[in-house]
Formats: sequence, C-alpha cells, structure tokens
Amino acid sequence: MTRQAQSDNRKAVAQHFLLPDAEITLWPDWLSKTDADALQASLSAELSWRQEQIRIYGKTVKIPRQQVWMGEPHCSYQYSGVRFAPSPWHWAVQQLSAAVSDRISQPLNCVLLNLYANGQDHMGWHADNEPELGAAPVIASLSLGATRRFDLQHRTQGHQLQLQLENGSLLVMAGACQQHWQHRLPKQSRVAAPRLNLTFRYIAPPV
Ligand SMILES: O=C(O)CCC(=O)C(=O)O
Repeated sequence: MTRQAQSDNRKAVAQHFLLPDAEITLWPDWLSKTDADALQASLSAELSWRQEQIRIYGKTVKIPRQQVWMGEPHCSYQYSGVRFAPSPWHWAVQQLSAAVSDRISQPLNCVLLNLYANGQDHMGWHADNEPELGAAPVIASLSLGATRRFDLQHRTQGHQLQLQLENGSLLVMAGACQQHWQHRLPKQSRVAAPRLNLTFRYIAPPV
C-alpha cells in the first residue's frame, strides 16, 4: 500500500505514500531539531494565541487547542461556521511560508497555527476542503515540539494511514486528498509536552 522513496533533497529524505485519491509526502526532519526548538519557543511566546469558540449541534464550545490564523489580507477563512480575518504575517512565519513554498513548488499565502498544550489537546476528523481553498488544495503541515500521531482515513474505501509527526517534520497532503480523505490529530493522554503545528495553504486573491 505504501512506498517510501528518497528524494534528492539536500536537507532531508522524503517519504512518498502511494494511496488511492491522495498524494502524501513526509519529510521527517525538514528542519533541524535546534531550529525547530527555537521556532517553537519564539512562536509560542510571540503570537496572540486564542482558544476560539465554535458551534456544534447548537452548542457553543471552546476548541481543544489554541489557534492563530495568519496571512495575506484577502485570506479570510471560515471554520466550523466562524469566519476568521487573518493576522498580519509574523516575520519568521512568512520566511517559513516562502521556504516551504520553494520546497513544494506551490504558492502559499496563509497559515493556520495550532498550539496543543499537551496530549489532551487535539483536532477531530475533518478535511481542509473549504471552497476558498479550491478544488484540490495543497496543504503543507510543519510540526514543532512533541511527536504526535496523525491519522488519515479514506471517506468511502476504508483505507487508513497513521503517521508520527516529529519535531521539524513537514507533511504535504495533495492531489484529491481533501476531497476523498479525512484527517485528525487524536488525543494522546500520555503526551505531556506541547506541540505547535502550522498548516500552510493558498487562497486565490479576488479578481
Ligand atoms: O496539528 C495537526 O497536525 C493537524 C492540523 C490540521 O489538521 C489542520 O490544521 O487542518
């Protein structure tokens, strides 16, 4: 079901997962541990993290993590019925966005940052399939801090994939992944350390 192959990337080895209806690539150590640790420390301290409230089945609940939505001014984003305007770029996040964009040869202009205080914080099953992201969005996910499990499941065919997202890893979900697959970051009660994740995306500017 899966095949791993080496790319010619000088910085890291890429793993390519051959799955139906999805193109998934993982660079387990795209950033060095030293750079990843420094970024996690500065972004945790310098960004205005918010624990947003969303409505589920008519109830208002706090999401089980903290978030910042950031990017170009036109990149507003709707999530669980709530529309978020982007914060202006933090210089380090903008640099990362450019570096990731170079790596994957895709434009990126916005990012959702999630801060998970420990293994109790999580994200449930979903797909990044909001209409503003286009028909086949490329989602590039950079992980900093505690290693967490990341699950993918095909919507109709029962295929599943479990990955370990380590400090400094870069995961790219492309092709028809957001249309045919869902993903989640499950609770892991034994994880005590924090994790910060950045999912870079692209929203076309208005014409
Ligand atoms: O934290 C993660 O790895 C998952 C983030 C995610 O699924 C998302 O931002 O849509």
